[in-house]
Amino acid sequence: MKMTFRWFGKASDPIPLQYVRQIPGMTGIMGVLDQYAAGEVWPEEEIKNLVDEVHGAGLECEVIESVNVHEDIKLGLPSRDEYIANYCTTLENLGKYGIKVVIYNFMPVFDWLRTELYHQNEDGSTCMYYNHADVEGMTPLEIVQRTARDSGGFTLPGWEPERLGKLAEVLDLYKGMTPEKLRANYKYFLEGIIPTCEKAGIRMAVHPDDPAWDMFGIPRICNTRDDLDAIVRMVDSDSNALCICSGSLGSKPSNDVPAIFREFGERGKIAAAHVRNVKYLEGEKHFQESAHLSAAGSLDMEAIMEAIHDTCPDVYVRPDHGRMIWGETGRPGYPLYDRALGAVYLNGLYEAISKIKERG
Ligand code: CS2
Ligand code: MN
Repeated sequence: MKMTFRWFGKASDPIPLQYVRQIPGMTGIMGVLDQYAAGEVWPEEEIKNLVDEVHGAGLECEVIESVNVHEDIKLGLPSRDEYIANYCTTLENLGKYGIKVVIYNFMPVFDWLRTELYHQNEDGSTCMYYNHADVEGMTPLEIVQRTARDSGGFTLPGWEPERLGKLAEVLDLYKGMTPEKLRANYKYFLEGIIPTCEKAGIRMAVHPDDPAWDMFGIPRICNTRDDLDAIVRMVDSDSNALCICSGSLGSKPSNDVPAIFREFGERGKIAAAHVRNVKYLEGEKHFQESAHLSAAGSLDMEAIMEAIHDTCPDVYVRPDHGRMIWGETGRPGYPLYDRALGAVYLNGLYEAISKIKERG
């Protein structure tokens, strides 16, 4: 297992790389160039700068997150071919600088979505929180405005202003979208990019929908075991793989997250993993993000780490979102302290599991 940390780049992340390196067991980052809108080519020079900088801090840079898929591709518009060609150019550029895994998602319009970014916990910490009942009383524009207002000037993945400026127009285009059409558009995208990935030595790792259900009546097609199975079958290639995110799949209590890790790990389909806990609250579609510790939330983190240990021990892992603790401020969901605690906890579980299994 390679423990990594999501890092947004020097210009955009308040956490210095050196601090990331000081986390015990940290081997590298999952990086992003968030200055480029979906559909734009990531230039070689910028990729090189990022990789050099990360190497300069003594860390690896083999995973990139959020090479975002343009909405026209998801919508299946004629302009998709041009955006797929651009995506391929970005992949070729990434491959030249040693990138091995690219994490992306195929969620229409929104990336992850929460109703509160700073939900107050009893112990004085804050966390991200979701209550579907609140969403039902809001328009997409209202939730976007609220998220933008609360994010303290930081851009959150999938919430780039450029994309959201066209919200009304994009939502309109999704009218009549069905899961079948979305799947067909997804397959078309994969068929367009996987040959390039194979040549560039890159594995695509799709991130599941977060939360794991449809939003605003637009279908989502990556939030159950069967959805993941359908995706890996769309194009049969080692480059067509998954990023299993325990907190995203885990937002839906009927998903057996350790079993999903075990199955797709055994099938050789997990290229990356986000490991975090969620806590179910009263009623349905109501949860908060919790500390990583099993006892703090609703997921069995030991069972997840054991599945990773047994089935995909070489995978890139990162602690996913964290709470704000110890007075830290910064990009909601991506603090230093709580994610560092998460990394150390996950490494501790992994060490114990390995040693116990070795002893037999
Ligand atoms: C992730 C996603 O960091 C995160 O919150 O769970 O945003 C993920 O990186 C993207 O969906 C990948 O495109
Ligand atoms: Mn995730």
